[in-house]
Amino acid sequence: LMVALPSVTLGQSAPSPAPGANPIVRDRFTADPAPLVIGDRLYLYVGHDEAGPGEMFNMRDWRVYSTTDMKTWTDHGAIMHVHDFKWAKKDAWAAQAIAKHGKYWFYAAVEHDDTHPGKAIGVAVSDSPTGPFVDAKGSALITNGMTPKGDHSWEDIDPTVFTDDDGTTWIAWGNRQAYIARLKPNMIEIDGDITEITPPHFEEGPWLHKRGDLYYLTYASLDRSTHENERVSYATAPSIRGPWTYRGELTGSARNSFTIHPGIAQFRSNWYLFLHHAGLRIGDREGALGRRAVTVEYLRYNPDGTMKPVVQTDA
Ligand code: FUB
Repeated sequence: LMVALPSVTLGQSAPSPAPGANPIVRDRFTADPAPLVIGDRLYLYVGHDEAGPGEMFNMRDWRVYSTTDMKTWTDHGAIMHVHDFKWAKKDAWAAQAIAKHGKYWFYAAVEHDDTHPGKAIGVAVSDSPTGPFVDAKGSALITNGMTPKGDHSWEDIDPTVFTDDDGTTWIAWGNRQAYIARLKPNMIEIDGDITEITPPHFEEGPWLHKRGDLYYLTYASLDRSTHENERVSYATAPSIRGPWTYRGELTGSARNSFTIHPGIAQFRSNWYLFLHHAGLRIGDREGALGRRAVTVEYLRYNPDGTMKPVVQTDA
C-alpha cells in the first residue's frame, strides 16, 4: 500500500513565506549574496552576473544593497571592479565583507594574472560599508599552491570571514576542499597554518557563523553520484577549531542555477538565509547559470541548535 505523505518530512516545519519579495534585485542579475549587519541596517554584498550567449560567467564588479526592514532595498551601486585588484585578470566571483578596527574588509575571489595562474583571494578595505573599496595588500592574500591539497586551479574561491569571541578573525574558503586559517590582526595576512576541514559533499560557498555556543559551517554541497544541482548542507562544532560534525542538508536542490551559494545573518530578532537562483527574467534575457538572482528566506533553529529545512521561494 502506497500512502501519499505530505511533502514536508515529519518533524520538520512547513515552509514559511519569505520575509520580502524575491528575488531581491530585479533590474540586474546578481549572485553569491553575503550579508553584513551594521547597527540597524543589513548590507548585502553581491556579485554581478552579465553572462551573454554562450558564456558561463561574466562577472566584472561587485555591488552592495542595504535594507532596514528586509522589504525595501537601497541600491548603493558598484563598490569595486575586478581590475581594482591590479594583479587580477578577471572574474569578480564570490566575496564577503566584515567590519573590524573601524574599517570594512572585503575578501573576494578573482582570477589571478599569469604570475600565479588560477583563482586567488584578495582583500580590499574601505571606511564605509558602501565603499569605495581599495586593494588593502597590493597582492593576493591566498594564491594557488598555498593550500595543503591544491589539486585544481579554481580551488581558492568563495572566502567567508568570521570574528570569534576572542577577537580573532578566521577565513575559510575552497572548492571541493574547504580550508580555514587565522588572519593576523592587520586583516591582510594569514597567521599560521592553513587547515583542511572538508565536510561531506563540500563543493564551494562556505559560510561561517555562530549562534549561542555553536559554530556553523554552511556550504554548497554536491552529491556527484546523483547529477543534481547544488544543495545547502552544514556542519557544526563546539569551537571554530572543530571538530566539525556533519548535520545534513538545509535546502533541496538548487532549482535552475546549478549553484546556490548560502549567506547567513541575524538581523533584529530573526535569522536569514540568503541564496541565489536563476528564475529572474529581464526583458529578453532569461535567468541562467551566469544570470542569477539573489533571494532571502527565514532561517529557524531547533532547540538542539540544528537548522530547520529551508525552501527557496519566489515571492
Ligand atoms: O559566482 C561564481 C561562482 O559560482 C562562485 O564563486 C560560486 O560559489 C558559485 O556561486
